[in-house]
Amino acid sequence: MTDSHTIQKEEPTPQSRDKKRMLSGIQPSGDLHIGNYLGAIKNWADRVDEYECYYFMADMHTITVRQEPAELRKRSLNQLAQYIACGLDPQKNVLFLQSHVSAHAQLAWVLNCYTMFGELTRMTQFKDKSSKYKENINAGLFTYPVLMAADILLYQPDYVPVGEDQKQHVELTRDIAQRFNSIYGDVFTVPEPFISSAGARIYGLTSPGDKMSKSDPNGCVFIMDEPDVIMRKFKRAVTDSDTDNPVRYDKEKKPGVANLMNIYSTLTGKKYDEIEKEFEGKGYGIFKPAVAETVIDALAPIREETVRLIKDKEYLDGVYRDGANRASYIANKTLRKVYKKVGFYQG
Ligand code: ATP
Ligand code: LTN
Repeated sequence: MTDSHTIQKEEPTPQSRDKKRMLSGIQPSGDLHIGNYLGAIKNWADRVDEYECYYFMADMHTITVRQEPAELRKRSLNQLAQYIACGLDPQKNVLFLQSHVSAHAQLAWVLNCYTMFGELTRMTQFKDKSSKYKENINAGLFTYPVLMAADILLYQPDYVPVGEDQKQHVELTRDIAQRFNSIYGDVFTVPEPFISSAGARIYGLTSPGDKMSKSDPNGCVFIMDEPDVIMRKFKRAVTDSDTDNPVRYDKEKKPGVANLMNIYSTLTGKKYDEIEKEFEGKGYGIFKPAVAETVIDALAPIREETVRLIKDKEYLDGVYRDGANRASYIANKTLRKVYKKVGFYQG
């Protein structure tokens, strides 16, 4: 889309920025669920006044696992509509698609040469994914964290909001940045991972020991699920057989109930003791549908807005185009500096 020769406005240096900068990405590898929404996107939308924010769809990471091209294309656009419908204002946040900013791939190559084989073999995600997709252990799966380091370091962010599972990748990014800086001077800001609070971790409805994940569709509530589907999923949520005092917050002994209370609390702002009082003497037959209703009400405007936006392809394309331009300004500035430092002739 844009290349490194685009004429650019001067970008403030990290020191002169008014706001701290944040950057994160989500792979367009499936539909968004309430774990993504409550654990990530909702918080991102709330942070916009305090931070300068960059969010992108990591489509280049997604092809480390085989994808159906038409599906990936469709999801990349639908996911943008969902981000915006979840409250991420494209005027206030820079929203873009990774493959639209060529600097990501360009910096990734350079950083490959500053990342050790041994470091990459220690990444737990690589170990997990290479045992899960045995028939396709491609080099991209192995160097996935290097592309992620490039995604991050191009934008000189102060913070990178990620889930616990991605913390190791952000730590590797810090190591790569420090290694590069120790050779060439202060080229990269060394970012901090920004792990959202425990309260935002949503577990699967059918397996409350595991995080809610699209790989278990029955225990996973998707943003675009119809109300009757949401109701059915909550009614089938795993709880326990405590009939004396069922709605009680005890994460160890009653993880299923704690998870439902967490979802209810995050959406209503009610504290756990208030929720316990509200459902005192009432069974799961009352509690589960009440949580479902709250989720249905919260998702209704998001669903409606997503459907409206998906029809407006021209608008979404414009958001991506504008996002890619704004992202490229900053990314290309870092890339030019890196190219110069490593000795690429620039004429
Ligand atoms: P999965 O494939 O397991 O459904 P995902 O690929 O949809 O996960 P990720 O790309 O791993 O999600 O994460 C995107 C963002 O959503 C991350 O910031 C992550 O922390 C957050 N997230 C994902 N699942 C949950 C969850 N169950 N609870 C809270 N936050 C979550
Ligand atoms: N690997 C991440 C997605 C991702 C990302 C990033 C997150 C790709 N590049 C840069 C933060 C910063 C994931 O699977 N959740």
